[in-house]
Amino acid sequence: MRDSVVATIGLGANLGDAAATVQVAIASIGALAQTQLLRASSLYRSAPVDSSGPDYVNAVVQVRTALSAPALLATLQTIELAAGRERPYRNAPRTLDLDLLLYGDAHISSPALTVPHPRMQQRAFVLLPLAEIAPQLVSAAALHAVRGQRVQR
Ligand code: A4P
Ligand code: MG
Repeated sequence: MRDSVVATIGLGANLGDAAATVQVAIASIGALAQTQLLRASSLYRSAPVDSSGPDYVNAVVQVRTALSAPALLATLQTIELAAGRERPYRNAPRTLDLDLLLYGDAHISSPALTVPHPRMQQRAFVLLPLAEIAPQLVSAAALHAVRGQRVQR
């Protein structure tokens, strides 16, 4: 793929059949135009962080994509909507949340998109699955800092 970038995407769901939703979302990401699924982590179960409701199912995937970062975010939002995502309030329980964690080594700061994702380093539910598929991107210190959060493969 010409002019392509490796992007890292975090998936989370805690309503309905969350594991099935995450698996369908991974397949949908793999089917995106100009995008190839490189790696997908296992599914992890995690306690809600700054959120409520049942445990989350989380995963992280990496893709190689020729989409721009805003175009990739827009397509991820269409996958969220297809999964029945509603946004009653920030950090509400959700059928599916797709976060663009990393886009190559780009630093992006626009009203609609911040990359790297500003909260990823504080979250075991991101760092553990990320360490499974891209250990070079996660430091031992970062994992140590989130050791108190309940996450289970
Ligand atoms: N936005 C800006 N940057 C990004 C980015 N890098 N990726 C904007 C995705 N979106 C980004 O997101 C609100 C707006 O953020 C979007 O319109 C987009 O333009 P949202 O998904 O509608 O709202 P949200 O999910 O409630 O907020 P946000 O900021 O995504 O929340 P977080 O920080 O992702 O936290 N606990 C567990 N155990 N597992 C989880 O998965 N997830 C959250 C959500 C909280 N607690 C959790 C989990
Ligand atoms: Mg989100």
